[in-house]
Amino acid sequence: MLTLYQFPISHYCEKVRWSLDHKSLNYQIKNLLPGLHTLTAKKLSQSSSLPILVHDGKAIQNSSDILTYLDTQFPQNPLTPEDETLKQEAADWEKFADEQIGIAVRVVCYHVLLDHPEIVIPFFAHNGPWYGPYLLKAISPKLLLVMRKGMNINAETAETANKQLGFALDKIHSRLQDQPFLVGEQFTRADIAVASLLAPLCKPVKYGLEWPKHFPESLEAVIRQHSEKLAWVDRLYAEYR
Ligand SMILES: N[C@@H](CCC(=O)N[C@@H](CS)C(=O)NCC(=O)O)C(=O)O
Repeated sequence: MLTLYQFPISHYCEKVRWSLDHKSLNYQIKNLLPGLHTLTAKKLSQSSSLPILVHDGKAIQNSSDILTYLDTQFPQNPLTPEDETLKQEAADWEKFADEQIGIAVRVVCYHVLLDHPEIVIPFFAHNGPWYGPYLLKAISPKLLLVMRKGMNINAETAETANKQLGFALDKIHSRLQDQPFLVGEQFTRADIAVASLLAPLCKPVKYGLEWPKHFPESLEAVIRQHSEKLAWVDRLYAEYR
């Protein structure tokens, strides 16, 4: 039995969902509410960070460790290249995605969206406990401020994050000039990691959220700025998700 404890909005959780689906595994999803999630997460593992995958009573935290675990336990449709050099390249891209893309995308998106409870509260409460929308609505003024502070999100950090995102997209774009995948000649965990962590900027249907047609204009402007280099993410979602 596989159970994924997650936030539906989290792009790190999407990386794991995509990997589980790529392997055609059956799994149960437990959506947690931000804030309250710490109670469940800390019972399962050492820190409050999601995703956490529980397999037959064993909890694995951190998306990269979960992908490695999945390949060990369920070798079908491998995520990790067999060749040692390519394996290392995939690990390097995944680390780059975790450090240079995941956090930057979160800062850029939340800088705008945390001022829009009508957009983020439905994301947070999506397919969660019945009381989620009521509770989150009631506590949203405080919750959204605490999130902003906790993740150090403000106009300055959002601008820096957007620049960092630009550099990261340049690096990905130049890598993909003469090859369709980031590593070797096959779709690997490097592609899943990079595409999932960029996905909130592309609003793919298969992410599983009901995206608004348009985000507030300031976030749409960021997306337009990078749209040419994000086209690869749409293609991967269309062909591999
Ligand atoms: N490196 C971690 C990052 C996960 C992460 O940043 N999770 C965020 C949601 S996107 C989270 O759980 N934040 C709440 C917390 O840490 O309590 C991974 O790859 O799993």
